[in-house]
Amino acid sequence: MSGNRRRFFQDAAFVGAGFLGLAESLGGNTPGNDPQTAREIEQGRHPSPYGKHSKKQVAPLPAGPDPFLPMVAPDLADLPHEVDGGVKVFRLVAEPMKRKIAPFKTIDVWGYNGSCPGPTIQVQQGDRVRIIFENKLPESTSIHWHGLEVPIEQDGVPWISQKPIAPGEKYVYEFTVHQEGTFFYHSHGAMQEMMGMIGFFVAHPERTYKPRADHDFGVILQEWAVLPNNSVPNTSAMEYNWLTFNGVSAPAITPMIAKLGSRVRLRFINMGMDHHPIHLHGNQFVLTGTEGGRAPESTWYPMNTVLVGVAQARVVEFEAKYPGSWMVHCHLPHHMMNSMMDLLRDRAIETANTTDAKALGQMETLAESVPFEHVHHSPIAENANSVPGFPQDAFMEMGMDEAVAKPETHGLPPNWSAGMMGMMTLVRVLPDKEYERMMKRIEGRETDQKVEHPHKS
Ligand SMILES: [Cu+2]
Repeated sequence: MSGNRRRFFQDAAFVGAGFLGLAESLGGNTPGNDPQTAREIEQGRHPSPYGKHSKKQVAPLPAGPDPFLPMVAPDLADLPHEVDGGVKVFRLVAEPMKRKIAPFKTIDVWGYNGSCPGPTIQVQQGDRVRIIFENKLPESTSIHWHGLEVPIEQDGVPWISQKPIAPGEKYVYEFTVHQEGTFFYHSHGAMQEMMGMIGFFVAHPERTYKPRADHDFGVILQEWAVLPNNSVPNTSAMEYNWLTFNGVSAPAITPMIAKLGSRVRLRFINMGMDHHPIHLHGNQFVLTGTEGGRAPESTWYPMNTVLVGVAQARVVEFEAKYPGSWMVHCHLPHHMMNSMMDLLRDRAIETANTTDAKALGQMETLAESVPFEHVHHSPIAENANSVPGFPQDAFMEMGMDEAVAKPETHGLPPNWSAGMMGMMTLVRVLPDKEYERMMKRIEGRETDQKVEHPHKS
C-alpha cells in the first residue's frame, strides 16, 4: 500500500465518517447517481431504495481493481498494514484490556491491539493477505476467518486445522481473498468470543457494487453479563445486562453522519448468544448482502428491520432522502436499555414503590459520581404511585449529553441522550450545508460553541 493510500485509510478512520472518501464519492461524476438536492426531495422525486440506475454507458472498466470507499465502524479504528512483495501484511495481537462501555462503566475484556471489538481489517477482493498474529492472552487461542474460503490449514480451529497458539507465541496466517463481502475474524474459543474477541474483516469488491454507496458504516453487536461488583463479564451467563454497538452502549456510541440524498450502507455482524432485530426509523432499506457476500438485486425487497442472527452478517442499504436523526437500534425490549442491576453503581434499581423524590435522589447520586451535568426525567402523573405497574420507563432516563458529547452529537436537542440506552444509535441525515459544517467540525476546523442548557429540575 502506498504512503498516500495508507494515509487515506488513517484519515478516513480518524474523521469517523470517512470524509475524504465521501468527498471523493459524493463529488464523483457517476452519471445518474448524484445525490438529490433538498428541493428535489421536497418536490417528491424520491429515489427507490433499490437504487438509481444510469442508462448511459460508463467508461470501459480499468485494468486494475476499482478504488473503494472504506467502511467506517464508529468508535473503532482500522488495522493498518504494510505491503511486502504484493502481500498486505497485518499485525494482530490478542490481549486482555479494559473497555469503557459507558461513561460510568468500564469492564475487563479480551480483544485485539488494545481494541475490543478488534480493529477493522479492510482488504480488496483478490488481495493476498498475511496476518502476523501474537498471543498475549494468559491462555491458548487461534483465529478463525469467518466466512472466508481459505485453505484448511488457515481455518483457525485448534487441533483440527492447527495447534493452539500458546501464550507468548506468534503464528502467521496467509491466504488469498477471492471473495467480496462482510466477514469477521474471531477466536474459535466460545468463552473467548464472549470476552469480546471479534473484529470486522471487510473484503471490498474488485468492481464497485451497483448502485454505489456514498457512505459505508459497520456495527458489531455484542452483549455482556456483568454482575454487580464485577468488571469481568460472566461468559457462561444467558441473561445480559449490557448491550453494545462496537463496544459502546448508547448514548456513548458515535452517531453516523450521512448527507441528504446519498446512498447509505450499514453492515452488522453479531457475536453473542442472541439474535438482534435491528430496526431503522423513518426509512425503508433493502438487504444487499449477508455473511456470504453480495446478494443479487433480484432478491431485494423493502424492509426496515433486519434480523442479525448469531454468526451472521447483514448488509442493508437505503437512500437517505429524509433529513433528521434517525434511530438505528435492536428492537428486543431488553436490548433497548442497559443494566437493571447496577445502573446505580452496584445497587439494584428499585422498580416498585418508587417516588419521584427517591428516584431523583438515586439518579443524582450517579450523576454526581460520573459526573453528568444534569438529571432530567419525563413528567409522571400525580397519582402515579397508586397505579399498578408503575413505574415502567419512568426514572430510567439519564441525560448525559455533555459526558458523551463529540462533534457528531453537535446540534442534537437538549437531553437527547436521556432515552438512549443499550443497542441504540443514530444515522443523522444532514442537508448539504449542515453536512459540510459537520464534516468541518469532525475535522476539528470548527470548535464547539457552548450552548446554554436550560435546567428546571
Ligand atoms: Cu438485541
